[in-house]
Amino acid sequence: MRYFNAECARWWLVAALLLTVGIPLAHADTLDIVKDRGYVQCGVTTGFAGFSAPDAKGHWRGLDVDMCRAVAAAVFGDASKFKAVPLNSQQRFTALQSGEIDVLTRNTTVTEQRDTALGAIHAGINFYDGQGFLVPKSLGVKSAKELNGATICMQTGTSNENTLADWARANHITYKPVVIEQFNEVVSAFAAGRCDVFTTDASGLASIRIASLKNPDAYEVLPEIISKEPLGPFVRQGDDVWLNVVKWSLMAMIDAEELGITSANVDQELKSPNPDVRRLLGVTPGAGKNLHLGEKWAYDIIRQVGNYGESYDRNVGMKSPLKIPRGLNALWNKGGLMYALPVR
Ligand SMILES: N[C@@H](CCC(=O)N[C@@H](CS)C(=O)NCC(=O)O)C(=O)O
Repeated sequence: MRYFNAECARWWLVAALLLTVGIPLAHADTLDIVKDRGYVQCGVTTGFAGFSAPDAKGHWRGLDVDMCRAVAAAVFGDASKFKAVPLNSQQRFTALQSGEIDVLTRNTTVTEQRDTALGAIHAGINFYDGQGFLVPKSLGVKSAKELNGATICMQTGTSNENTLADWARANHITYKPVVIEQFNEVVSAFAAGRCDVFTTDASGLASIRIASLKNPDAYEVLPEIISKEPLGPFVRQGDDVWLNVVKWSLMAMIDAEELGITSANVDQELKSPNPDVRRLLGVTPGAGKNLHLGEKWAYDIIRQVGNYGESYDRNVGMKSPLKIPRGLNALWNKGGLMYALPVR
């Protein structure tokens, strides 16, 4: 029964309840529902700077929010036609499955189990990450290998719980887990010294260090990355039309970066003789119709949200407080893994 873990058990319980009260689990027409409603509902975090968090004016910003805005731009020609639904780690898959949200755009790792048994399916990868450790410098630890006996904070309902357990076993490290459901409470516990270490995705640790802790310089991320955490948007299984809308909205952003199309030059690019550019921007029609969208779907994404590199830089990269290097998230032809599938 090892693979029937708590995350899976919780989902089946909710699924059984929903079936009992007669709420349909499959929404095979999400695009129509979204069009009728007039906005897209995206599941985001409860506030995770750089990825999904409200700014000073209460507007949701971040790399994952841009994924949501891209879908809104593709469907409505207006990136502002979305509603961010804050969800903690535990709530996210039930919110997707019950139809409370149309798409989960929230630092969620693609795993085999989530893509199968949880009734969800990923629509691409918008950030390649890995799990790491954040410690106060005062702990005097320079490597994760020195964490034997440590108290380690993490959040309920994350892949981080199992990954840490596997890694610790393999490395003969014993630790005391402190597992807390609400994000702000894990951060407070860590800041108050109730645990020695915070473990989650390295991107999350960078965000916590810079945005959630009073004195970022008093903390450091240890060098070890103990897992692969490919993060991406998820939709419900059984709705290929909607899966394609989300998948190709992300692809359009990556494709635009590959082709050198930005929010600033997209209008000039409408005159480009390059057939790839012409197809992406809808000058040569076809892609929009195939996706059940208007032919300006990708043009609207690029003009209003920008290409992937613009979104990365402004939210989590060098133009942001987080300053996370592109690393694996650089384009495939610049040493990274971001590779757009061709629009043709
Ligand atoms: N990528 C991992 C971890 C993602 C995750 O939920 N991380 C926590 C960080 S402690 C988070 O984002 N919390 C924000 C929240 O609950 O609002 C997963 O998919 O399970």
